[in-house]
Amino acid sequence: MSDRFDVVSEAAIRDGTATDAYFLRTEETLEAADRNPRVVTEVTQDQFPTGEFDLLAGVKDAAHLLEGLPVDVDAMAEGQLFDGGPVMRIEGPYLEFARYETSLLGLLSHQSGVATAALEARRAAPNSSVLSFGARHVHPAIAPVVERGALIGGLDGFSHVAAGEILGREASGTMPHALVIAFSDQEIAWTAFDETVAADVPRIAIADTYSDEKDESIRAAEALGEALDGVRLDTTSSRRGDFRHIVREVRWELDARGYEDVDIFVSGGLGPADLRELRDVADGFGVGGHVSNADPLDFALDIVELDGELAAKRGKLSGVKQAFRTPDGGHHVGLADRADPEDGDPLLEPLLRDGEIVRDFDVDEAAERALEDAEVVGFREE
Ligand code: PCP
Repeated sequence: MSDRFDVVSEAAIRDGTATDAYFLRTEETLEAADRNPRVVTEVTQDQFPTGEFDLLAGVKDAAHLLEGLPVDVDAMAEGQLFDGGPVMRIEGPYLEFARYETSLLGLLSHQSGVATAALEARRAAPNSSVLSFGARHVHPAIAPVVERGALIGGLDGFSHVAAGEILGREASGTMPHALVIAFSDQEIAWTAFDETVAADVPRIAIADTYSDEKDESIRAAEALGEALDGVRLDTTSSRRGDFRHIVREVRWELDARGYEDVDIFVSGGLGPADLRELRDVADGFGVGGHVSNADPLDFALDIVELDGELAAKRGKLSGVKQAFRTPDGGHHVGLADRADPEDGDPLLEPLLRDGEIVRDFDVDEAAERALEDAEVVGFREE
């Protein structure tokens, strides 16, 4: 445990002490009674389809959490959309994995919530560059979790450098207002940036620090000429008024002066509705809180079979289940040992067998799956 930052260590996550106390008391009680039933448990959000899909992520970390335990695990793929029923099933002696429930649900719930929000943004501006800028809103230790979720939801990149090192991606970004203020002059700051940073870094000038967006955008284009790739409008909400009008006006004035190749990026408090509103006039977006501050999904883990017999608490469905994607893009939940009456494809597949991970994880594949599946099910279509 670190004594400088309040961060739970990877070792505590792996040994299961990153848990709720009642699981350790459950272990103690069952052990004293010499009772260790063989159970099948399922991770679900809703029992039945609701008409609202969510996106699954966090499966890689969940697999690593359960790796080495004497359990069999089946799960949907990362990047799979689902609406009700199980996304994961764990079978084994209950005492072997009871204490992992807290971390397991946290790993799945958090990254799935982020990925779902990212997919909402992606679908709102399918042809624009959309970057995740929200690391500033979360604890730095989990920035890679957020950025990985953002990628699975289809975003094009993110701004966090350390997350980039962990995920094997180059962090993206423009320039902050602080750079302009540090030089006390827009032209000097933009020019200094252009003369200093590596040639492969896009020259995107922040164009709203002291003066009007139109004025600063024209000045940036005149200062950097051919070198300028774009301007970023991060107009503070107190001055924003009609943001779409501001973006269109900047486009008009740049075009009128022959700067048609200068792209316009916008950022600051944007969500899917803003992206829909601006996607035909802006070239790219930086999205922060909508993605990084997404509500976690409400996953729970429940016993559905006890020593081979049906079992479930009130409100939950007993029996080992399977979720199916039906040919019409629907989601169907049924018992795993019955044929699906609606002719769907089963979605839960082996993840671990006797503690060994039997699946590979690839963020790009997951993102591709999410985008394709979003089309099939009509995810947040507007
Ligand atoms: C941008 C903006 C937001 C950040 C990005 C995105 O920062 O001001 O705070 O997060 P959001 O979607 O949750 O708003 P910069 O313009 O880089 O901030 P600064 O003023 O520090 O330059």
